[in-house]
Amino acid sequence: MRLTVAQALVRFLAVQYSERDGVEQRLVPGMFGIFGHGNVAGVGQALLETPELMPYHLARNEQGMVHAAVGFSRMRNRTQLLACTASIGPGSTNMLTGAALATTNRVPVLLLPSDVFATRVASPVLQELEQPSGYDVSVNDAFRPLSKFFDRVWRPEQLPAALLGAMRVLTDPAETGAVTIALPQDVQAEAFDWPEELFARRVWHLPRPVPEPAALARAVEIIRSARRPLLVAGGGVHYSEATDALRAFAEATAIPVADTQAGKGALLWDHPQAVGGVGSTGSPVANALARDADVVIGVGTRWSDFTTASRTAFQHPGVRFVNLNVATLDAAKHSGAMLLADARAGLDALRTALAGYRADVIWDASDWNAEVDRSFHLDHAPLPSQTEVLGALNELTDPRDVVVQAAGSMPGDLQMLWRARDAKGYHVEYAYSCMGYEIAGALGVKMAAPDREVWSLVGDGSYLMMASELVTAVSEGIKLNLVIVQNHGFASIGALSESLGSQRFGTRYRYRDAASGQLDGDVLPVDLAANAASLGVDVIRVTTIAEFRDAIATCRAATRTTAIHIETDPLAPVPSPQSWWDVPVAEVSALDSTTAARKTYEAHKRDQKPLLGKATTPFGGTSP
Ligand SMILES: Cc1ncc(C[n+]2csc(CCOP(=O)(O)OP(=O)(O)O)c2C)c(N)n1
Ligand SMILES: [Mg+2]
Repeated sequence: MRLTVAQALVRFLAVQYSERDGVEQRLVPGMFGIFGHGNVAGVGQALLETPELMPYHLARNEQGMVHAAVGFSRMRNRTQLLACTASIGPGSTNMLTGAALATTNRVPVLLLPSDVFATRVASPVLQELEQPSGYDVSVNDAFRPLSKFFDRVWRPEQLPAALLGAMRVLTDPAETGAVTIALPQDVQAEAFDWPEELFARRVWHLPRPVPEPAALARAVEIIRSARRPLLVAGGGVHYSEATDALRAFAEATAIPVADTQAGKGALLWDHPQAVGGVGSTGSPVANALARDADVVIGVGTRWSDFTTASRTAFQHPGVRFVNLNVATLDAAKHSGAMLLADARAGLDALRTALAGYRADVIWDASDWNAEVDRSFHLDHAPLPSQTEVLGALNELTDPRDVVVQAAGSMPGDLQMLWRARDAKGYHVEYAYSCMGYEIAGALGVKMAAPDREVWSLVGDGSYLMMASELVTAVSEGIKLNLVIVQNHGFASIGALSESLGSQRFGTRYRYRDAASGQLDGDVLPVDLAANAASLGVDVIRVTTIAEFRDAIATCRAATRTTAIHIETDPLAPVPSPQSWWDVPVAEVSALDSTTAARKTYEAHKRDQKPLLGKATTPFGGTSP
């Protein structure tokens, strides 16, 4: 079949399917893109010629389109993904942050950056980086360390292998992440005689590996010995659709279940064994259980520093980990007993093998629940608190609505306070915690779940970083709900800075003051509500929580993308998670605030454990 490389690529992608538990779906049901000279006549021409093969969505920022693709695939539990085509040079390098985000989150996206001429007849092409050390280096080599698979199609003959390699990695739950196929501009337009079999329908089975009997026996022995076990549910529980299996496991064993940012909703908040988030922004209930746990069962978690409170969360002298994970990278962490398996298959196997085992752990969440209610109804004045905004959303949105967030002070407040009422209702990207994901990611979430209302909660900092995909949502008629939380700068890093003795330096959005020479002058005349309106979004301005609560219903009922703009007090109180996060403080300083913070820092450092199997050993200390 005589087609160009780009036409062959589109034709191939259109017939790839995923299959899990007998359900087949198109693996790549659409493509985002922004055209330039690198792809307009290559991939762009192919999309024009065969629109029935591949729906095309014009994005506004290449980073944003990768975020949207991540939001989409995460919402579909990695059973489907989107491709992204970008032009040469800046169009492609704009996708680097998205690539890193996808790989960090272990979410599949197919990136198709355009590349310099393979033939080099016209070199240097516009936007070509010329490396004197080697003409085969292009800016796209920067994708290599960020991608789980990278190939560059210098010749048409290489395309089939590149495509099959890409599909293999995208559909491998242990390996998945950003997959990049760089496409030189001239090669995209080059014709070749392809074998018909390249375009045969292919079904990629998403595996559910079962645990090895010996590994299962080891894990069971450790759990049976546990007096105070705790299970930590990560994103893998969602991706493998293991929430029912988790609930059955928890109820059979009476083990309390904490969750991570990606795992929230694995067990719904009102289940008697759900103890909330664990770690730096977790609930004090889960953190107290973590402190004393002798066996910690991690399911589908990558054990980030927020989850382990920078390795201070687990203080039991003999704490042991059992890690149920598809990836050896994560299963091996903290010298854990590795249970390499799909989360659902592994939990089912553990439940059966643990028959008769009942944990005897006691906790009381009533004080904490009252504290959450209090922070949801703080009546903070004159400006409302962010916790009241989140509380109103948690109480007045539908359980199936989805909140999307990524960076700033909201992820912490959300992990601590948000009550998950639906497994997929909470979508906080906290592996890369990338400002700018909130709107773009929400676009992808809504594309994946058009039957749900999607709420992008966006701080003023994140909004200014990247609101571009609002225009994509407007043009596509994809309805988003937006809550713009204006607090004139970084509430998050401001509070962090203060706690580290750095006096909130450089964290406010202010005019430079002539007298002080610092950015601590008046508030800027920035009007994000007007900005959103200028992009075609309907905007509701509110100033009180009562107005905000009313606006939620108006926003939900709207058919067009609608934003609620509210100003909050960045200094309003937030409950304490009774935890810590390791951010090193200057060891020597002329500032009293820094010196005092360093003392506190050193005290916390003493709680930090290497988690090498001898948990009592402090770093640099000796084993008991
Ligand atoms: C792309 C990117 N740059 C920098 C950071 C570091 N950072 C984390 S939160 C934050 C401030 C976020 O401001 P805003 O969105 O207004 O949220 P707020 O802290 O006020 O809640 C910054 C700069 C980041 N997470 N992502
Ligand atoms: Mg802010």
